[in-house]
Amino acid sequence: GTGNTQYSGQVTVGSVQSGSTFQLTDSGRGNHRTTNLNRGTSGTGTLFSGPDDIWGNGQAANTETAAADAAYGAGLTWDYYKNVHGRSGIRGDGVGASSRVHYGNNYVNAFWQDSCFCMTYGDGAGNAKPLTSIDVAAHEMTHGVTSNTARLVYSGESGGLNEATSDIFAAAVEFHAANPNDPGDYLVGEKIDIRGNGTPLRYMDRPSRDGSSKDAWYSGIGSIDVHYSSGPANHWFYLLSEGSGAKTVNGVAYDSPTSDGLPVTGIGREKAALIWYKALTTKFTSTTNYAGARTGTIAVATELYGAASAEVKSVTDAWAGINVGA
Ligand code: ASN
Ligand code: ZN
Repeated sequence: GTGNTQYSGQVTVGSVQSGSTFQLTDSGRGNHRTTNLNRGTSGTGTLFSGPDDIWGNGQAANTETAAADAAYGAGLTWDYYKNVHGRSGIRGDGVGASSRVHYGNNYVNAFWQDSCFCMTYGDGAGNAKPLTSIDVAAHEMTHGVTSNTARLVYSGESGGLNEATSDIFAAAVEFHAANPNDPGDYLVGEKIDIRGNGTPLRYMDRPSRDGSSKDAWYSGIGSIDVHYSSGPANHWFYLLSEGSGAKTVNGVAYDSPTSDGLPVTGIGREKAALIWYKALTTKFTSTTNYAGARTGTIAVATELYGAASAEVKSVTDAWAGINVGA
C-alpha cells in the first residue's frame, strides 16, 4: 500500500487484502501488524484496516499517519537486519513483531516489550511530535534484538551498552534507508523535537552535547542512567565510523574529540556496524561491561580483518579515544 507518513514522505508499506478490506499486516516481513490503541494503554489494539490501500495523509491529526510511519519504520528495520546481517526478524525466526500507535494521552516516549513481542508509540505532547520516526522505531526494535542475543542487563555498564546498541542500529537503519525526507545522521530522535527547540534526544559524535550523556568511560559510569552511560559507546561508534575531528555528513556538521587527544581513522559505518552486530551476537553476554565490549569488538575485528589490519587498529584507537583500554 501507500503510506503518507509524517516524517518520511510518501512510501510503500506492506498490507494485505481481505475481501474489499485492506489491513496493515506486512506479509512480506513476517506478518508484522500495526494496531491502534486509540489512546488506551493496554491490549493488542485494533489492526489498522480500511476500504483503501492508502494509509495516512502526512498530518498527525489523521489517525492513520502514525500507523504509516510505524509500519514503514518496522519495515526498514526488518530490511536492514535481513539484508545487511542476514537476520530474519527480531528473534531471527522469520516472525514479525507488532507496533501499537496512539498509546495513552500526551505520552512522550516509545518502548519495546518482550512480553508482547511488540513496540508502542506515544503521540507526543506540546511541541514533542509523535514518536514514530525511523530512528526511534529502529531503536526500540533493536531492544528486542538485544533481548534475544546478548541479553545485556538494563542497568549498570551493560545497560549503557544495551542503550548504545539501540542508538547504533537506529543510526545504521536510518542511513541504510536513505529516505530523502529523513537522511541518515548520528543524531537520535531529531524529528521528534522533544524539547521544542529543534535539538535531538542524543548526539553520537560528542554525546555531552545533550548536557547529560558522557563522552568517555570513567569508573562509576555504571551508576548513571543507561541513556547517559550509553554515551561513550555511541561516541566509540561515531569515531570508528567517521574518525575523530570535524566532519559534515549528509549536511549535518559533527565534531568528535577523543579523550586521549589522539586521532582515530574512520573505517566507515558499514564495517563499524558489522563489528558491533557480530560482537553483540557472538561475544557479548548479559554482564558485558565497557572493558568486555572492547575485548569482544577487537576479537571480532581480528576474525574479520586480521590482527595487523587497519580495522583492528581503528577499533582499538576508538576505545582509547573514549578512555577504555590503552
Ligand atoms: N524509549 C525508551 C528506550 O527505549 C524507553 C525506555 O526507557 N526503555 O530507551
Ligand atoms: Zn532504549
